[in-house]
Amino acid sequence: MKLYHSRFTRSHRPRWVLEELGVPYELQRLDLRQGEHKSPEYLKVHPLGQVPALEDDGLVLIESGAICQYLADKYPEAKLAPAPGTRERGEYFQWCTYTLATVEPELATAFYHLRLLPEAERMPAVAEGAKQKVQKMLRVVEEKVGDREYLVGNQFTVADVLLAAQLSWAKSFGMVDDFPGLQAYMKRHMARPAAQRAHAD
Ligand SMILES: N[C@@H](CCC(=O)N[C@@H](CS)C(=O)NCC(=O)O)C(=O)O
Repeated sequence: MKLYHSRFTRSHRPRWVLEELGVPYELQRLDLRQGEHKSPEYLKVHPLGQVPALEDDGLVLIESGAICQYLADKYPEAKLAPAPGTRERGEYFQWCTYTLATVEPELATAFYHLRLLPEAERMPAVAEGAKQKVQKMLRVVEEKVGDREYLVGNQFTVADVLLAAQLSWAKSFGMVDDFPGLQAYMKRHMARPAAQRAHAD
């Protein structure tokens, strides 16, 4: 398998899962500052020129969440996803989707208008509106996590990878300050050896 990766991006999520699985993979690094993700060759892999992308024996997958879920299902013995048909599987789908489809767009909007855009293009009202929504959404997760070890059932799953990785991004621009439970949850999971390896370089 080959993972297209760049530091400080969503490609750390599937890299973390690959490290949890302990399976061999090739890391193809792309330098976003040099525009390597917009090269004609890479656009054949990911038509939007984004990371991550995964190649697996002729299959090409994009979308960090889908890649993580695919990997968990490909290696069921690692138990990174609850078994199909179980109640836990339903909760697992719910929290993966909540993280990626509900929280992430608002988080990305806040990030753009607080950090990424040139200052002249940032709109404080848009940043504030997105921040309010993120806070409301994260409060729901904080109540669910409480002092539990894992988001779903009694096992570490890809839902934890997606949430912990997202929280670590959110924390970098002050969006988790009001949630001590989520901060503790994130720190615990980011300290896992596989997470450390995935974020090492
Ligand atoms: N929903 C996609 C988002 C991918 C994405 O936006 N990746 C960013 C890095 S985190 C990227 O490649 N940005 C460069 C660009 O869009 O040109 C996923 O989760 O994989």
